[in-house]
Amino acid sequence: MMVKYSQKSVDKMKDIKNFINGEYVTSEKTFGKISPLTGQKIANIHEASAAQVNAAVAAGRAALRGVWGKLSLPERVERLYAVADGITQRFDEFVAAECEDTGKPMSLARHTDIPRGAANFKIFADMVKNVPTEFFELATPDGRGAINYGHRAPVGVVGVICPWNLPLLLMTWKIGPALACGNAVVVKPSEETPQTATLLGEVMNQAGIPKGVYNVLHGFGPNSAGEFITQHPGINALTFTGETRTGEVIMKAAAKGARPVSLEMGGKNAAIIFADADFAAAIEGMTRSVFVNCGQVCLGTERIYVERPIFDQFVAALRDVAAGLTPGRPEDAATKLGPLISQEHRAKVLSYYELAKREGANVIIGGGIPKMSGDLAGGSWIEPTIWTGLSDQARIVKEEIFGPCTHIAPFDSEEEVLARANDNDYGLCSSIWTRDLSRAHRMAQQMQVGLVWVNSWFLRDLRTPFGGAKQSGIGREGGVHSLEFYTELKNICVKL
Ligand code: NAD
Ligand code: 6OD
Repeated sequence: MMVKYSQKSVDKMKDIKNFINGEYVTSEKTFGKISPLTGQKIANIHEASAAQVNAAVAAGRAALRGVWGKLSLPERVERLYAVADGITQRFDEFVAAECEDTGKPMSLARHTDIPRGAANFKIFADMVKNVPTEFFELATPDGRGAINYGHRAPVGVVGVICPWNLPLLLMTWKIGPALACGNAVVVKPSEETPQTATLLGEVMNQAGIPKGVYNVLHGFGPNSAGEFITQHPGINALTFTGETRTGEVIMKAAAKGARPVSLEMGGKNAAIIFADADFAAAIEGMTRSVFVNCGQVCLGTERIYVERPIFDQFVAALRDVAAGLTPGRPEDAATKLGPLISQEHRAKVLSYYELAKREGANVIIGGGIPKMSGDLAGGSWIEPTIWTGLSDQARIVKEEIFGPCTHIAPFDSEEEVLARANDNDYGLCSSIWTRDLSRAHRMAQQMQVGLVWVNSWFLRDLRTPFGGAKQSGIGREGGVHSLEFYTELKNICVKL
C-alpha cells in the first residue's frame, strides 16, 4: 500500500519517505536510522518494495516520453540552474540533514558537500550547453560527397546507487550529468544517509523538473531496493559508487540485457613525499587526505611513503596534527573530527586497528576509541591513528580500511617508491609532493591510477576525467566523459 504525504508532514520521529513520480510515498516496511553521534534512533526510513521500484521506473519512462523528453536543451539547462539555486537557497537545511545523517562537522558540509551538490548541476548544465558534436565531410565517387555528424540522445532511465560518505556530493555528481543529458533517474541513497536525497525531491519540484525525472527509493542492497533497481529490465544504464565487492555484483546484474555500467569503487591510495617538498604544504595536504571526513573519503591516503632524510620529522609532525584533532558535535566550531558512519563500520575499522598490532606495527598515535561524554558516549567515535614499521605485504598496507588512519614508510629512490606505490590491486589516485616538477611529471605518468595530484590533494576541476584504474573502477565521469556514459552517440550520414 502506498500512502501519499508531503515530506514536511512529519511527527516527532522523522519519517524519511521514498520520492516517486514527484510525490513522497510511504512503504509498508520501515527501518531505523541510527545517529552516528549518539547511537540513538533518529528516523524511520521507508524501505521501497519491488512494486515501488516498478512504479519509479515506469514514472521515469513516462517522463522521457512526456514533457521532459520534449524540452529543448536551453529549457532543460534553465531548470538545472534552478535546481542548483534551490540547493543554495536551502543551504542550511541541506547542511543540517547531511550532518545529522553522517555526524560530519558542519564546517566540512558547508565548505565541500553542499556547495558541490549545487555545482554538480550548474557545471554539467554548462557542459551540455557548450560541447560540440563531431562532423566529417566524406568524398564520394560521384563527386557529390556526404556529411557525417554525431547526435547524442539520452540513454533512458539510469539507476544510480550511492554510498554514505559524501551523500549529496556523490549522488549529484551522477544525477547532475544524467539529467543534463536528458535522462530520468532512479536513485538509491545509502541506507545510512537517506536525508539529502529525499530533501532534493522538494527542490526538484520547485525547480520545475517534471514528475518522474528524479525518483528516490530507500533500502538496502541484496533483496531490497538496490537489487530491485539493478536487476530491473527497465533500467537502461547503471552508475555506482561504493565498495569494489558491491560493484562486482552490480556489474553482473548489468550484464543481463548488456547494459552499460559506470563503477567508482574502493582505493588504497599512496602519497609520495620527497625530501625537497614544501614540508608544511605536504603536512597540510596529508592532514586533510588522511583525516578529513574521519578518513571516509575514497581518495584518502592510507599509505604514505616519505623519503628517508625527512621520515622521522614527517612522522612527528603528522602525529602532532593528529593529536590536535578534537572529536565533537557537528555544530561546534572546535570540532575537527566527526564519528565513523556506524557501529558496524567502527567494528570493521577497529578490527584493522587490532590487526595492525598483530602484524607488528608501531602505533605512533591512536589505535582505539576516544572517551566521549554525555549522549555522545553512544556514538561511533574512533581515534585518528598512525602506524609505521610494517612491510608492504602487511594487510594494513594492502587493504582499504576507510577510517582516519595511515601507515607511513620510508623510501630511498624514485624507482623503488614507484614500484611500491603501484604494487596494489586498487588504482584510484595518488599524490606526489616535490619541488622537482620534471620528476613529478615522470612519476605521475607511471602511476597505475586514474588520478594524480602533484603538491595538492582533492583539488577538483569538474571538466576533467574522474575514475579509477584496476579494481578502483570502470569508466570515467566528469566533463565530456560523462557524456560518453549518459548519452547514446549516433552517427548520421547524409549523402549530398
Ligand atoms: P557499499 O558498496 O557497501 O554500498 C554502496 C551502495 O550500494 C549502497 O547504497 C548499498 O545499499 C548498495 N548496495 C549494496 N549491495 C548491493 C547490491 N547487491 N545490489 C545493489 N546495491 C547494493 O559502499 P559504502 O560502504 O556505502 O561506501 C564506502 C565504499 O565506497 C568504500 O569502498 C569507498 O572507497 C567507496 N567509494 C568510492 C568512491 C569513488 O569515487 N571511487 C567514492 C566514494 C566511496
Ligand atoms: O569530487 C568528486 O567528483 C568525487 N567523485 C569525489 C569522490 C570522493 C570519494 O569519496
